[in-house]
Amino acid sequence: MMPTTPTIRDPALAAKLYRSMVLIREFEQALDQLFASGAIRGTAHFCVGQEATAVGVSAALQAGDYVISYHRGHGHFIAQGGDPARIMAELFGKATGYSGGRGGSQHVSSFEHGFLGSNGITGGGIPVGTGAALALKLQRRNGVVAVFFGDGAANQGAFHESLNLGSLWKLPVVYLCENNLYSMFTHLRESTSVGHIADRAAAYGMPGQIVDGNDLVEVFNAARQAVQRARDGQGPSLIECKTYRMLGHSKSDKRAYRTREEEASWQAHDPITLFRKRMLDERILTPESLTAIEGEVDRQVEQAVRFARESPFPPARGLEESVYA
Ligand SMILES: Cc1ncc(C[n+]2csc(CCOP(=O)(O)OP(=O)(O)O)c2C)c(N)n1
Ligand SMILES: [Mg+2]
Repeated sequence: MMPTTPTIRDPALAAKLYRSMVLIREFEQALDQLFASGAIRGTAHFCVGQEATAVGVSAALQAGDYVISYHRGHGHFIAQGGDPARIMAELFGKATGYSGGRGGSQHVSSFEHGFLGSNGITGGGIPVGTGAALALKLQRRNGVVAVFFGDGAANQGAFHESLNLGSLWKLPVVYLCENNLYSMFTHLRESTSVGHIADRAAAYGMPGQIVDGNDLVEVFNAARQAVQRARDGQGPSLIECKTYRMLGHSKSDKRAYRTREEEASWQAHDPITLFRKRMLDERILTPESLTAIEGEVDRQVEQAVRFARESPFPPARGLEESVYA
């Protein structure tokens, strides 16, 4: 593991990152309630507990870089600056959503935010993100692509093919595995030949690194180094972020395949609590400023839900628009 030096000393940056994590958490919790009450139909995958990976990586990127996500993607989009009201509207199937209400949770993107999209195909975003990195290289733009995926996706052929070509062609890409221990209801030890996904980096001639995915500062430091390496033309890295999804796989999951004790042990390592404590201990943020942020985010999420509820559905006559066959 790389040495971790606490580099987030700037109060404005710390406040921004804290706000972003709390916004993701509250957005997801509101969404969970909305599904439970029947206000939203269909399904979604929540990233409660995984906020630090999204926010830490986005903080290491700059304008002109891209993020590509997977089915657990709301946090990645919000961390890139996506408007929670329009993401919420998309989940409500409303015309004001990023995909006009036709995409939902797993089909949402915004190029202006450098967000290339969520993706319902496990591992499907990995070759797409690698291709985007190839485009950046061929166009001689200075950008980097951050490709997020889960531990389960690291067993898909697309993962292996992408890392091979990404490394061979020295593409400006950072592969970020959010290892939350489970793919759906299956524990990693029952599905995966290695204990650490980062060990697979060696097979493709790139650096592999394990970080505490619940430690925003650690994620940020590792991502910054890997992004710089990619931008300098030295090729990809694989970062494995050890984390945990605190809610079920998707909305109807009763979590029978894991123990409440295991959940409690991860709750004691909550990324938001950890960062909050660190910023207070290091006197970078005050309790008042943190509480103020929490209040502002409450109101922002309430407004997002109101906006989504009050927005119109897309008209039926547009049903065949944006359909490719
Ligand atoms: C190609 C493909 N196979 C199977 C599925 C069904 N599926 C949806 S999510 C998921 C688990 C993915 O696990 P992981 O990559 O660890 O992500 P996590 O859900 O843990 O965030 C599976 C198997 C799918 N969507 N696509
Ligand atoms: Mg997983």
